[in-house]
Amino acid sequence: MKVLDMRARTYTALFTLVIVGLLAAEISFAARHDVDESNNPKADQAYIDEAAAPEEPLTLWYRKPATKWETEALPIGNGRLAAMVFGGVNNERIQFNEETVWDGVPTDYNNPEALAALPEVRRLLFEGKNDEATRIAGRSMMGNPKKIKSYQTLGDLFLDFPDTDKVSGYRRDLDLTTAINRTHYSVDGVEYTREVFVSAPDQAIVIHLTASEPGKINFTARFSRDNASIKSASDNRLVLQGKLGVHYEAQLRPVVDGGSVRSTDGVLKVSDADKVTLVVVGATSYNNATDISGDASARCEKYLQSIGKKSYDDLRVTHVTDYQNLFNRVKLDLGTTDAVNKPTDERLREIKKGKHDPQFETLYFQFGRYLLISSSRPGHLPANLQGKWAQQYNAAWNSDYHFNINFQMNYWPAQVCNLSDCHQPFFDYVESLVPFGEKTAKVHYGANGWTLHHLSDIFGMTAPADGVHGIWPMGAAWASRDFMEHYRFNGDKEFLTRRAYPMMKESAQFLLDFLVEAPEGTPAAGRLVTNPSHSPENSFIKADGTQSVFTYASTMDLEIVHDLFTSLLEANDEIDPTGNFDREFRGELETALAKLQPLQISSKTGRLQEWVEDYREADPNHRHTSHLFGLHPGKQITKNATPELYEAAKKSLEARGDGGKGWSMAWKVNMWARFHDGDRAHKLLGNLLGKMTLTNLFDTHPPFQIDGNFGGTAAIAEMLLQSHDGEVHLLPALPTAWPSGSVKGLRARGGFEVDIAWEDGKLTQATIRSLLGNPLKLHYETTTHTEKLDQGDSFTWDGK
Ligand code: FUC
Repeated sequence: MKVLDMRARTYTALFTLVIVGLLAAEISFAARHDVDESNNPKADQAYIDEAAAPEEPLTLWYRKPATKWETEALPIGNGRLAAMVFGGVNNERIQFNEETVWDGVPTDYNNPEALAALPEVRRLLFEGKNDEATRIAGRSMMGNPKKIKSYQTLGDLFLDFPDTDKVSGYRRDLDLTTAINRTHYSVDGVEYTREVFVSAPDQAIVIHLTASEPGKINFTARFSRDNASIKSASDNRLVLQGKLGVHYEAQLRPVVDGGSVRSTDGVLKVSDADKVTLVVVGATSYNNATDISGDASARCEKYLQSIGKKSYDDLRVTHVTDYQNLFNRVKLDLGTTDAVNKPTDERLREIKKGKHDPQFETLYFQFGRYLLISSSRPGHLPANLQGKWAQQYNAAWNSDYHFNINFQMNYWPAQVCNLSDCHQPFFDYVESLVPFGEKTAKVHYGANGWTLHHLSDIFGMTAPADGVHGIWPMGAAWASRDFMEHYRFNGDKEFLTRRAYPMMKESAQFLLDFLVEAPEGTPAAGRLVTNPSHSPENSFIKADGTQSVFTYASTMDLEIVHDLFTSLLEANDEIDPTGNFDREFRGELETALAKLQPLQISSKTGRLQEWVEDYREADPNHRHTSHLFGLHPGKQITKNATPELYEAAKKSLEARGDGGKGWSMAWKVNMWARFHDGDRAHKLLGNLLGKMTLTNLFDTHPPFQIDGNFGGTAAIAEMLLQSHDGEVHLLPALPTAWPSGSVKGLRARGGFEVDIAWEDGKLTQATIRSLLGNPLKLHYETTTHTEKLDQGDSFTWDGK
């Protein structure tokens, strides 16, 4: 008996090891090094001289060319096209993307075996037989296929100039106020300037080369990409074409003043020119998730035709006007030191050593806004794990859309940082997934409504992907919360009734069917819980010493359900305050909420429990802080409404420590801001900048992952203004490191635009403009003030 027992235990332990090992391998899937960077520009030390700082302080700038894509090249983009510019002198590399260059084809990922396995998996999880449940679920409940393919580069453009080592005054920069990248240097007394931007109105990457003397511009240009055909075409064009599932194409058209130009066999040669403009367009055959039969060539042709003979100056003015219309809405000043005159890489090195550089924090904040404007524009796809910037064929985590934190984090700054327009792609994309998610809900769970698991692509993946940690059908519900947030900030009733309410309702319909009553003998007996469930992507240790990620009723699930159902009730009230709208469904939500398993505080640690049973965490510093969803981005846990949970959540966050991957650090800054602890938030912001930020200010996981940039920008806003708790809270988490400063143009829920100025750590003046005419409740320190404002009115307050 004893021997058998031991053997069983050994098997269980071995099995657990294998599962955890597989899961770890799955989760830590990092970039495959399939990119040849040997042609990148070299950074000759001779360039490093005293090029002056740019006049505009909101500029990233460097005294040598980028040599590495991930850490040094500078990103530009228009929401559909993106490019990374190196700023080389002898050779320039401009890597570029188009948002629909994805490997793969429209696919039905659903697994018809899943539903039959569900009752058994549920029973096993309720009985604490997690390993067995994991095994069956891994075998029968995963999507088919369970892996998606990767977002890819569209190609590279290389410009080769006459070799020289006599370079002086070199500077490359990215001006965040114009979204123009510029490389400037002199050779033999001739000054060369290269400007690159990606225009949204003209849908093109525009490269402009000038010299201070006529006839001095000489270079060859060529496209490069694996498995593509590259050739020359009429008008001295270069054409790059290829096929994954989608057909993709890029075209370059030169406009050359003076000298000569010739394109042969896919190489463009420009000799002795005065100035040159290169227009690069790109497109694929992707129409939507089920149709990839478009004509990539015709699309490129159309873009070039509509640009026609527009001059460079025209293109530039149109681009800057369009960009500034979004960018100029928010101004931030956290103070400035002499550091502002130093190159960005030098400043970052100082920050890593602990130096305080408040203008750098402003730069980082505005860089996040810049990235959102450059990677997410109405009418196009939303920003993925790398925004739209990826040089690989097999990017880390496919550079996909991860719904268990990353994708949503990308959009945290959208509303508060006055970029509501840039939120639109999120809504369109999520809506486009609904028909697929309806099928997954039926096939995998026999449920109504729609569901979405932890990741998706552009071909309608809504089934569980990767490993069992992918069996997390909460993605749709979480994504739906952005729809309600859009309404809270903008008060758009049309959006509420036509888009937000239906989206949230479908997500809730799924959950109402998915929730089950926990059986007798479990800590949640008689309560509604999710099953299967897990707390992304953390594992726990059970009393018998075995480890698992798979359980029922993880805290995050319960918080997401609560958030969605209460948001629906709020939306219902907004649509009809008499309670007569969609009455029956309203009743269903109320009944379910009353029966939902409540959140729990551990009697052992005083922390908010992460799971329904008070398991020990396998990794107490795990990067995900999923169980604190109710604190942020949710609003179930607040100081006023749930003080005990609020304190317990603080203990949980404390226990997680101050480390983490880029996005995880950014999330923690947001959460410390919600705890109104400005200094702690600022300390973690310092970690984000000092430890998780690359020379080009990209956030790193590693490798580069853009969520931390967006989460960091949102966090800085969250330190200055909060509005999730029924009031506009000014300077809720102002750190001592920002004694004086001002911010203009942040947005608050209820439809307000807010300017705040402070000195010596105290509010001096706030101006609140009402966009909707809603009543205003202001909060500063211990003072509150209510004011009735009509639409268009503003109110000025000193917090007293
Ligand atoms: C989640 C995270 C990882 C990574 C990946 C893209 O799975 O746990 O850290 O950010 O998404």
